[in-house]
Amino acid sequence: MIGTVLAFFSLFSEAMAAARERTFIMVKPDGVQRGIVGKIIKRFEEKGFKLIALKFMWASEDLLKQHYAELAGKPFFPGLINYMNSGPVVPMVWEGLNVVKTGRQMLGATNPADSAPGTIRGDLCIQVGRNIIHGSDAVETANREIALWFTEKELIQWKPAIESWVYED
Ligand code: IDP
Ligand code: MG
Repeated sequence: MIGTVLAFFSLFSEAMAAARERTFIMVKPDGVQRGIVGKIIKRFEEKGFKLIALKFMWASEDLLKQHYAELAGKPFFPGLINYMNSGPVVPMVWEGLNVVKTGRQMLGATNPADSAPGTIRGDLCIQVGRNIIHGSDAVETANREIALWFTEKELIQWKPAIESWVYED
């Protein structure tokens, strides 16, 4: 009996932990220039994900190099940093059940030519070097990226009024 209760609570807390998963999403300079920031935010809002942090900034080269550190050896790396540093960006943190994986699905493939219609990249852009949006590829990456772009204080704790209409429990 106690075992069953404990198992229930452990399942419950696992579900709660999953519900609190966070991802780092960023509208890139082309998305800002093309005036589709609102459209992108709307997709995440309408899905039911919860906004935790958002800012509008012109990222330094140093920050962008840290953000894309794992791609430093790629031939497109200098072009990527130039592109990302060519104008302001909108970094954000979104929270929800499986938000990292679902967020990637909402973005579509890295190359818009391979992104399914209905995805953000599939619907709104054409080339890999102008693919308008970034999204973390794993929970660990998300945590690293969130800490790189936001301070702990900038991550806002709040309870959306619609929460019980988005989640069963
Ligand atoms: P992701 O953004 O889908 O996670 P990554 O492989 O992590 O894709 O690459 C980061 C970013 O680098 C891409 O979103 C894109 O802007 C750029 N990029 C990736 N591959 C190429 C390429 O072959 N040519 C130009 N830019 C590229
Ligand atoms: Mg990536």
